Amino acid sequence: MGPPGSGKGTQAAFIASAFDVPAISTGDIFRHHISERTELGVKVKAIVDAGDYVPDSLTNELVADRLSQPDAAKGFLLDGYPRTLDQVRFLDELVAADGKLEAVIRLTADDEELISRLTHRAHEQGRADDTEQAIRHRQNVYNEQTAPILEVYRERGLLVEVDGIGTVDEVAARIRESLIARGIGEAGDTAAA
Ligand code: B4P
Repeated sequence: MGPPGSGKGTQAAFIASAFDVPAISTGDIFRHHISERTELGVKVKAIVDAGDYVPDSLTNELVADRLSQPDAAKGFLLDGYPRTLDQVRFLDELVAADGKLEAVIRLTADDEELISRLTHRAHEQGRADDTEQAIRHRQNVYNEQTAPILEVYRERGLLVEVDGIGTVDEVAARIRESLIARGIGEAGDTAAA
């Protein structure tokens, strides 16, 4: 978890490879549907471009479907999900059947650093939701709807807070150390990720 630009997608790739689990990014899944112009993509394009959240019912269904695929049976990393209280409740029901969440990683970074990263990405990738107006809107949506759910996971003792400022490798090393300190093993270790 973390505000837009905190490095979720970037770090998800590292964690998934180190712990040998699939990284499941709801944002990537939506962008894929949008670029392929699927029925779902057409439905969510305007929402995602504006920086609003896709309705919980659509997002939850998509995650349930993805987690039911065989590669997620041994473990998974969710990137950008859950983002609302409704999604937290839905995920609780989904994982209660065969295990539990082991950790919730929160990446922190200040607003100006985030805007600078995302405007830089806008130049490189031209994402429709990386305009300054959409970025500020996404930050507000995050603060209103997602920041409160951090408390839920803090109370459960699952929250791992990691400083997201620094090079990509420095942040990746911090995450790795924090997870190992919690007994979550890397691929090849005896403990399961
Ligand atoms: P996401 O794809 O999750 O978009 P994001 O918050 O911008 O994170 P992202 O992973 O792309 O960026 P990152 O921080 O890694 O969501 C997009 C949209 O999809 C949402 O606005 C919403 O509409 C919809 N959506 C997704 N999930 C949803 C849900 N659960 N419910 C409802 N709607 C949902 O990186 C940003 C940039 O920073 C990159 O360019 C990267 O290269 C750079 N960067 C990363 N780490 C850096 C570092 N250490 N130093 C310098 N730059 C760095």
